[in-house]
Amino acid sequence: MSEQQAPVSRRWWKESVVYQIYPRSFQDSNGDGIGDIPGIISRLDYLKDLGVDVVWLSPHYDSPNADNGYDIRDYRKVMAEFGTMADFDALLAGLKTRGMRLIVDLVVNHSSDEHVWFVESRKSKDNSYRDYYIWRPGRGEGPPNDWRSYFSGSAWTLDPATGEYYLHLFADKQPDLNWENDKVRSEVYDLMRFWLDKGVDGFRMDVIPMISKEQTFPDYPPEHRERTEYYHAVGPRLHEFLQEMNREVLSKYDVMTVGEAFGVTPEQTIDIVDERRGELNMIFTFDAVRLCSDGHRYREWTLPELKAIYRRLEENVGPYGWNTVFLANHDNARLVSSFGDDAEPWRVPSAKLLATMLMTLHGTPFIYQGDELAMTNYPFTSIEQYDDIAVRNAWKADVLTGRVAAADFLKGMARTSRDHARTPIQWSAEPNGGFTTAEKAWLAVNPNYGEINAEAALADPGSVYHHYARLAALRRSHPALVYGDFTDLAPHHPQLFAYTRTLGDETLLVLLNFSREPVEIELPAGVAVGERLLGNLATPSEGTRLAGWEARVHRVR
Ligand code: ISL
Ligand code: CA
Repeated sequence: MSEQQAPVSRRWWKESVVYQIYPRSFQDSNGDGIGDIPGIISRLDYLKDLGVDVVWLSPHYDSPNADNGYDIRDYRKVMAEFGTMADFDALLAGLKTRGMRLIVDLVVNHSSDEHVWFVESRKSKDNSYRDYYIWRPGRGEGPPNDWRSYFSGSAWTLDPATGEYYLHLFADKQPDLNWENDKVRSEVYDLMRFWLDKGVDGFRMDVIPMISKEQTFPDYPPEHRERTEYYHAVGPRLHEFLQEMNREVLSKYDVMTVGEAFGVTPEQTIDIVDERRGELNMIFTFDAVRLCSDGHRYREWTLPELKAIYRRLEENVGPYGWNTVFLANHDNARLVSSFGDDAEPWRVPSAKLLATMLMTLHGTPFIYQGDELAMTNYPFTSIEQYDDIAVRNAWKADVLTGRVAAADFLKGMARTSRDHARTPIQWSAEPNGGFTTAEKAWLAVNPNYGEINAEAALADPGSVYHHYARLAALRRSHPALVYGDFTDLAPHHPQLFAYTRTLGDETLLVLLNFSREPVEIELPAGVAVGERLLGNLATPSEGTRLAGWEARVHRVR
């Protein structure tokens, strides 16, 4: 499949396993029901023992929390609920002491409307911060164009002070920064240096492909009216801005960058991650996670579709680029509930199978907090149980207007809502899963914490947690799992994902049965099942047979 001629460069961030922390839901230390930095510090050994190399921290900055920190009020201050700058420094030091690294979230497509820049900007048309944001007069009685917010409604809000509209691709409390303005870009570069000079090891960049806007502000072209992310991503000056950012800031440090590239296609990926171009190291594309959710509705996905996405990513990135591997984050439902089988007794084996896939595909794996425990979707039944602004706004826009029936809306959200991933980590069988000593956590803990929790997982050598740790160790000792070529052996098989990873004279074989039904594999000539390196069942099957949800990694003979 991929006969690569050019030698692929070796980089620490290609060899790393990344773990995402959503601080609000990780561990509360002071009994206010909200996760915080001292809470994270108390769990560093848990992360180290899991095999984590890099922690990605979702936003830890001062914020009014319209979107849980993705609306930043002060880029140089730590969110008071999470702790102090001294706590942040202690976290960084604690990670470094254990040989781990830290990347932070860079949210600079937009800020909070409470950021001093916006407070000034909205005051008058001649304010010196006016052009930090995107202001336009209306068109007739309405907004400047038909652009829509990802959190429902128009992407424009009329501000009475000046009678103009400002652009916000997300909530009205998240005004988009105007990247056309040189001063905005240099402010962003300054704040990046602030965190890099403290010693952070890079950034995950929130919706970064959307920073460059088409300056004529046209209505959506007809082909982009449905999936508007494909319109807003990769604007006219995106590559120029990223190259400037790299030149001015990133190239001066040994750091990693991963862009959240909502709306970027696999074909567009290489232009952002080609190492010869000097933009970003990696991006997250969303074809795989979006397989099972179409807006707020759950979609039945098939394994051949998933395999086709990985092949397409592989074919498009080539020897000068690099991929990420992930199927979950704080914006999607739980990994095992969406891509595995969360009904017992399949939950644990299917979660281990997904772990095996994430850690052996070609790219840097990202583990979302709680997936190492095979945490499941929350049994949401009513609108009051949701916290997420995306859900609450959509309820108002779709259900309260009669466009969508309440029952249909709730049925969709019960499979797709972002809040599934945001319920607190279940540390033990104590009240609230040991997440907090408060009576109530900020978002309800999944009632299954009695069986599914970290304490139980640590005590059980057959747990999903220990399986991840073994996979991390395997990846470390087999460079083929990092740098090796990827070949899909059975692209059209409906239940089996079988592939090899080859580097030099080592070939490893990964066998994954994505179903409850046992399967017998036919391997191509020249590929014979050799020594078993790892499996997910206490009693593994032999040879070319796989039990339901069985996963194994072998050498090839
Ligand atoms: O999760 C989504 C819809 O429910 C996506 O549209 C998501 O908003 C998109 O992937 C961008 O996500 C990022 O930026 C948002 C923030 O809410 C997300 O948490 C963040 O990951 C705005 O900052
Ligand atoms: Ca707290």
